[in-house]
Amino acid sequence: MVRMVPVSRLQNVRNVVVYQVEFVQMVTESVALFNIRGPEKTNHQCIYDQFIVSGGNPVPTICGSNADNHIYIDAGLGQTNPVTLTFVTSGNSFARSWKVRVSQIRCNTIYRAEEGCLQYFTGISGQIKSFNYDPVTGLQLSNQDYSICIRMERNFCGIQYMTCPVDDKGDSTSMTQMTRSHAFTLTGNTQAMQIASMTGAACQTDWLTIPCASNTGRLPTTMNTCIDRICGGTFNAENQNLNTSSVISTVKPFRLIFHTDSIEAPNDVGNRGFCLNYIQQPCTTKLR
Ligand SMILES: [Ca+2]
Repeated sequence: MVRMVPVSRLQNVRNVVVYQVEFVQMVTESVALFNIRGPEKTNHQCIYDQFIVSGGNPVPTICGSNADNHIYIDAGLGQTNPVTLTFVTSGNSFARSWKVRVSQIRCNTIYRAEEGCLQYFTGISGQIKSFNYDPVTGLQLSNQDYSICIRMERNFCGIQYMTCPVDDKGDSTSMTQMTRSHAFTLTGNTQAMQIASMTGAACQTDWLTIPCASNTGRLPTTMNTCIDRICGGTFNAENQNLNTSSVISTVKPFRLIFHTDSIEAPNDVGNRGFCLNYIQQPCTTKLR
């Protein structure tokens, strides 16, 4: 079944260049309102249900559970560029729910996403999750290739990333406490055991790009060089490390790139994607 929602410009609103599309989770109910069937379990491709955006800048197809996540769509400069949001569902054996809030953002606002950013975060701290991330049941989506941007707040010169707490939501009452973190599992067979970090050219299939990233908070075990890609099963800017680390980047603007290819099995199994908390670092601090 295909449900298409054309997104129209509001009458009498000029200079709209970006649509913000939020996948809303209702506060008063514990119902996740972007819950469509997830990817197939071998190569993590969205072959059953799909959420497709057409007409704007290229947006990767997503599926699965994405409550409280969002995307930005570049609407272009013309007055008539149609943007269509499409939910494709396949089969009737899955309880689906979704609720999508679309906001139109004028060109000249400070909360307008920078060009080319599929995701955009403001504020000195926040949480970034890959699509369909869930530490227990999620699967990293294949065929992703997009930029995540964080607005540089005034007087902040760097940004530090760390994985979300082991129980994911920082909820001490959570019943899903786990012995190891799935908050950063991008490549390798991470289903049965923890896989070490991989960096730079070792990341050839799926990776998160953090420009000139290095560990922070403790002395490096190797030369304090910086790297641009992290993958594997542990979040660390040093290659082949089994300890999760906080990672800092001072490259401006603050941007991440998430790339996945179309293949998982047999080498990559059980990867959940990533959940990172970020904190911007003030210019007054010695950052490295
Ligand atoms: Ca892959």
